[in-house]
Amino acid sequence: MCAVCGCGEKKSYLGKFGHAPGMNASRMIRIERDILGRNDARARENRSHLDERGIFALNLVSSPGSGKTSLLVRTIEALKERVPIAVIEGDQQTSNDAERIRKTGIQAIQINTGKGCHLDAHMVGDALKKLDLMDRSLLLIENVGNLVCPASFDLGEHRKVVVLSVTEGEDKPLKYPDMFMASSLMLLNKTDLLPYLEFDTGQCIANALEINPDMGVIRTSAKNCDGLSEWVSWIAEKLA
Ligand SMILES: Nc1nc2c(ncn2[C@@H]2O[C@H](COP(=O)(O)OP(=O)(O)OP(=O)(O)O)[C@@H](O)[C@H]2O)c(=O)[nH]1
Ligand SMILES: [Mg+2]
Repeated sequence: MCAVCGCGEKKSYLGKFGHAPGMNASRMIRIERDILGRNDARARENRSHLDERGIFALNLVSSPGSGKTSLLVRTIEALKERVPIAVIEGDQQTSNDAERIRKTGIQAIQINTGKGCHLDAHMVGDALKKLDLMDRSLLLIENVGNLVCPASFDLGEHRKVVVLSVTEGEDKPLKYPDMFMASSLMLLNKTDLLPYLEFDTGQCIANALEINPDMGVIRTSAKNCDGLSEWVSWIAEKLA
């Protein structure tokens, strides 16, 4: 269970402006600090382990169904001859996404979080021990589809990349600002669907940059591969 928002269990939102019936504010803050503090310590361990081996790690975050796995499959197809790649998949249930990744010939490990709504640094640390990672490789982590909780949990990655699809509405960066604050790059996906939608791309990007002016933005379509070369270049630049 996510102790930051308590989702899936009794209502007990422990976020910055949250409330939990029957629990005073200072106790809530202590619990949240304790959980995040332990997570951050393990995340630092993960990151230094990756750094020692020259492994660059990305954490893909988004709402359910924005196209993370589809984009990962395209990304792997474009990059797998240039750099060794491994994938960690996070979902509450099923191994569907890891199986989709394995079809590309790349090793993938599936983490099922059960009632949990995000990956944490301990889960990723344990997965790192099971993967046969190569030095100077690329590690792609797909977080559980959720635009809230994954923003608070450092996994030891080097960058968070938020995927927002054009079917979700241009106001999402304003409604879920933490995720956009935490991300270095936004992939605005499913652009092939724009002719069929009333979606204001300019307004969406302006909303995202209002929240995080330093964030990069790339428009992508996992269906027709628009923007894929720009996204792959972004990764290659970071790998270099
Ligand atoms: N038209 C269109 N459909 C897309 C695109 N990207 C993904 N899809 C479709 O969107 C649906 C969800 O795609 P996934 O790649 O599974 O999305 P996800 O973010 O990995 O989903 P979860 O892991 O469940 O959160 C599938 O039906 C995809 O075929 C795109 O760029 N254009
Ligand atoms: Mg997926």
